[in-house]
Amino acid sequence: MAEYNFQEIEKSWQQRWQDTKIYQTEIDHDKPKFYSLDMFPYPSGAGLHVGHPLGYIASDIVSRYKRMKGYNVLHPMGFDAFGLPAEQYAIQTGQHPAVTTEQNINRYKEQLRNIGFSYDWSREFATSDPDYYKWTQWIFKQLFLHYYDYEQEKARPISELTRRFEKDGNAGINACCDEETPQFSANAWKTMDEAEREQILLHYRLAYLSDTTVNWCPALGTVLANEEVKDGVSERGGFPVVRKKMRQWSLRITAYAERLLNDLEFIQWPEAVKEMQRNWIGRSEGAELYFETDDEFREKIKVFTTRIDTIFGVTFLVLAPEHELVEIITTPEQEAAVKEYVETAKNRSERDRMSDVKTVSGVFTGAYAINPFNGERIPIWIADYVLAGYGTGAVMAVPAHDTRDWAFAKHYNLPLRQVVSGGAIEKEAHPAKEGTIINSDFLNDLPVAEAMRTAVRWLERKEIGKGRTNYRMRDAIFSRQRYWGEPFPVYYKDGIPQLLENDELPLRLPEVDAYLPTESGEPPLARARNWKTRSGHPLETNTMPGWAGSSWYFFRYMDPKNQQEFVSKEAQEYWQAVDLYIGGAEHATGHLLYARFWTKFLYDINKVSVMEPFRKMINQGMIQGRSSFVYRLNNKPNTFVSFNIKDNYDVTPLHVEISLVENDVLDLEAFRKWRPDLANAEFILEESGPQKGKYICGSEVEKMSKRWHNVVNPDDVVKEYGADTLRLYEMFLGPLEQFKPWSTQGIDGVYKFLRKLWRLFHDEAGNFAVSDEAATKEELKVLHTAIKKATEDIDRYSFNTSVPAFMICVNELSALKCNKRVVLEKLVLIVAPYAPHIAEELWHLLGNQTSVVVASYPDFNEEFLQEDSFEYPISINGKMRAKMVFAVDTPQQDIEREVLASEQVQKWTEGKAPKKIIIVPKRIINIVV
Ligand code: ANZ
Repeated sequence: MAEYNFQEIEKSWQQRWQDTKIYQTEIDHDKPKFYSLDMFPYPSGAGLHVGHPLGYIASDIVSRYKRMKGYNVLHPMGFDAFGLPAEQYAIQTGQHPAVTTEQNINRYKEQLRNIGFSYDWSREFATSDPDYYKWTQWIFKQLFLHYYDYEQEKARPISELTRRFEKDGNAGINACCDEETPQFSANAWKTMDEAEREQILLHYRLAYLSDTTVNWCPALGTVLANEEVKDGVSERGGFPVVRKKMRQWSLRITAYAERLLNDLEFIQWPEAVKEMQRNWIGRSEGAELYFETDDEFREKIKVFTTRIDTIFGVTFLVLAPEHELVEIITTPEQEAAVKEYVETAKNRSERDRMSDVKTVSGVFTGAYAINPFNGERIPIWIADYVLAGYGTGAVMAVPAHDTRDWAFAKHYNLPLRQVVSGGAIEKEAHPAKEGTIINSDFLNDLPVAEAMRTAVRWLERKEIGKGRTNYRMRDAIFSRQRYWGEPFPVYYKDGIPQLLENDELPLRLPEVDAYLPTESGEPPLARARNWKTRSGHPLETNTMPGWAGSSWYFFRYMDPKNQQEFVSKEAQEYWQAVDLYIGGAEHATGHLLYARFWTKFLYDINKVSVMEPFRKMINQGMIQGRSSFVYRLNNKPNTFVSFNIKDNYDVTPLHVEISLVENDVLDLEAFRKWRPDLANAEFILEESGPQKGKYICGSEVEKMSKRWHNVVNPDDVVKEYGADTLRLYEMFLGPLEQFKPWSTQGIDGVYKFLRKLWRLFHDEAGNFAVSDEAATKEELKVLHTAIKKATEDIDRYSFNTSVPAFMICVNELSALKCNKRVVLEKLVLIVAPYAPHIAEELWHLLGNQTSVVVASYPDFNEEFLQEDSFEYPISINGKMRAKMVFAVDTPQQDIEREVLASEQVQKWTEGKAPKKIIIVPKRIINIVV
């Protein structure tokens, strides 16, 4: 084979690797393990674009490198296959989502195979496989069967809790439970019937049913998680979302808030993601206390505050519009206004309510409360800046010290009052520094922290409040009113939820006649005839959310075929946790938080031995697309104006499919054929300049998306340049974490590099020709410089910098006409993780019988990197005047003699004997005359 024929090479090696199962991994206690994982993809109908493989290429390079370094590498791939798009497509076409999902998966696998990834495909699964979701259902059961014990700081079986109830009731139990859990004695527990007991237990179970206010999206017919709602509309589709109370399954992730927060310290993740999780968890320390209403009912309003030291500055209370006391305390005069306000506030999402500081609004309830610290009577308002689900849904407003209270007070002309503590007005008081300054009685003169502690002690003594730590994070709503998700392993007996037995799992998705809610608004599963247990009890009709299956998949890869357990003890103890996880940062407060939560739970119940799933994580940046635009005349929509003259017309830009454009020049014929409505398109072309007579498109860098017609398919790149070029090129584009636009400008250079590499091994006539001669010092230096760079780069995940190092190495070896086996063999090995196909081919041409995949990565030898000579700059009276080369082992006197005798130095010293000459070895020579 004369020329570098990537098509042939890549196809044949991909086949060989597959046939020999070279990437198949087994437990091997003689080797250290390395678990390298990509966030598995959702197999969408659009297939992969060139942005998707970016992270996969990086993790593949590391996996290949680690294998060559003697690690037993687990590098699997699978599919996050439940989800909305397949279901939407099913609704439109009647096609079963399982069918589309399978088609899409096959397409993805084909595309991935073309790029030469070293995945162990024998471990592949999709979260929608019944064999897989059987275990998702099993984990759900475990969550239902456990509660969280704050004393032991771990999940414990519900049976333990009921034993304690029987003995002592729940007064002494320090467990994570709902706010509204009633207190009861052992006797009371014993007299409860099953339904009453279950109602109590639901307040404790880690998976529980409750009436919660949810984000309901009528257009999608489902509930959405907070992170699936952006600016009041659904993230997918952009449909309006309203707040609604529904009976839903939730997971008590809040029980794990403290551990999720603290353990961030032990994982090597990008600081930005950790910070997002910290903010999402939102721990704040403060106090809760009761204010009583100033009427004959003495209703107690519980508020949560982080600044109890400002209690003397409170000038009003504010309740969330949804607060249960609103209806009760509102006076008849204010009833109409309050009702109207509650109606409008209801439909604003929490996010909007929190972030929107501009539109201050609220209504006075007509009621008053008493400040327990000073007996003052203060008005009670409602406003939507107070969130129902945070803290207690009620705040004590201190407008002189809190920005939002301040804005509210200014708007409604409520009094401001600054408190004194620490002997002075606090520095962090609201910048406006307005309001009368008042004395804080027994808190006066205390530093802030001390004032808080004193106030809390006072509250506790009076039994009207206590210290409290609050988390912004909520329990995770786990029900979705969808078809294409995991069915719950739950049925109802007299309305009480019951679990299916393990041998009834997987509970498979039923066949339905349409993937839509029923007429009465029940989820699609309610359409299934006989969606009941064998004994005739109705099954749960909700399904689990998309993140259920992705919260534990990394364990399943360790032992994917296990029919007895979700993972065996042996597999799990060997593989432990993911050593390197690569994927998008957009999952910071979704998948990455839920996966940590499930891992901690599985750890608590002794099913896994790690507390964190992903030790090290890197978030790859997005590869953006370069969109092209044509400019449509507004008054003649059939006519398009070229870029440089468009400003003379009234135009609207229109995205055009980028394959119709080359170097910004539009292919007019192809454009007319692109869409039927463009068949008769007319053009106003460039009138002057080098592009005269052409149609020039505008361009912009934006997200790569079908919608913007700027998608580049990796298959096309592979066809034109080969997978090795694609792999190298994607790395070459820039640091992995960076966002960067796709451009093919440099791809030729990378392709040329591979051809040049190929030619190093071949003579002029194209015959394979390497020599067995020993390498020269120079050749070794070139080689070991590259080995050193490649090794260090991979160890710090800097892939883009290795590519030019390979290029330099090949250029220099070409210049040296080096075709020596001892050099080229090692060069092949360091290129192998990046460009495995060409490396494998050359490796075999060199006569090796085994695969480059399992060859040893070469060590670099620092000795070869030493310079044998040095070019000294020579400074004469402080000015650089000359340069001279000396072998590094030249004695100082010899250097001195030669320097002074040299013509160039003589010219500046004018033959005079120097006053001083200083030689700093391998640095500089200084002469003073
Ligand atoms: C009085 C006060 C004075 C407050 C002051 C702050 C500053 P973080 O840190 O986020 O936990 N708050 C309490 N519950 C709320 C709710 N449901 N919706 C909106 N705001 C609420 O914030 C806690 C503070 O946010 C609490 O402390 C309360 O206002 C307000 F100089 O009480 B603060």
